[in-house]
Amino acid sequence: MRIGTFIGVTCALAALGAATPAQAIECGSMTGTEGDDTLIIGEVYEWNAAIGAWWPVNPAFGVLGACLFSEVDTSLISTSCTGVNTSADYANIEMLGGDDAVTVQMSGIQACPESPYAIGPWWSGGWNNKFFLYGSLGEGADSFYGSPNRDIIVSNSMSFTDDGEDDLLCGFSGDDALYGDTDDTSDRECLDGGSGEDFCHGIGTSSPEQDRVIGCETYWSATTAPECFWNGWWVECYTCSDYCGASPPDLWP
Ligand SMILES: [Ca+2]
Ligand SMILES: [Ca+2]
Ligand SMILES: [Ca+2]
Ligand SMILES: [Ca+2]
Repeated sequence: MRIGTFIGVTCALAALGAATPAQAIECGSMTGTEGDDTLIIGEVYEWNAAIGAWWPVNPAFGVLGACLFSEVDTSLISTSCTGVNTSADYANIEMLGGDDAVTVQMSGIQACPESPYAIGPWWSGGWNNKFFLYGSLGEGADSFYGSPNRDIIVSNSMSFTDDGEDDLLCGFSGDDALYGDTDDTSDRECLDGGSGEDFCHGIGTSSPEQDRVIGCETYWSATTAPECFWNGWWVECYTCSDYCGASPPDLWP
């Protein structure tokens, strides 16, 4: 076996584990339901009656949380991830079944209904948070709009089984690792690494490849060719970045 081949195989096996970096420590978890969810991730705020304004629950270091909209109710999720955590620490995301959307709050403070809390912008500039997001989107057609930090995200489960749906994974900035699932023949993933040194793996083995990638410095089992559709008399072609946009979208209902 040539050295190059050996390195390639080793990288592929490491990639298939969707492994967290060595000594990574989970500083929090955000879990969806088996139905359709919208998860909006940012810094947790509470109402300060004395000053009549939303105020960070942890003014010194911030607290990572999310507002979860499920089919039955709304809830505030708070984690132990703060500006004290390092780049070896991560918040675990499990969206389970259903067609889920995960986004990151980039500006503004929004009240999380049915809770006394609000979600403010991801604070990577002001609070110097280093932790990353890690997890799986579960079965169903899911959309993930990632953080400014590193995101390691799988379109279905960590076993990469086929969920028969199209998933959209957008890493934006940070060195992201984005993974699809098996069998690309009837469905496809769209993996957009954005800026940074990104790794994308479509997982499937179809030929030609159905999974699309863009902005991924290293990619496997996917194609950079645009996805094209017949639209009347002409063909319209899209890349993953057309779906991701320039930054995570505002998904507040
Ligand atoms: Ca779900
Ligand atoms: Ca999925
Ligand atoms: Ca990212
Ligand atoms: Ca990136």
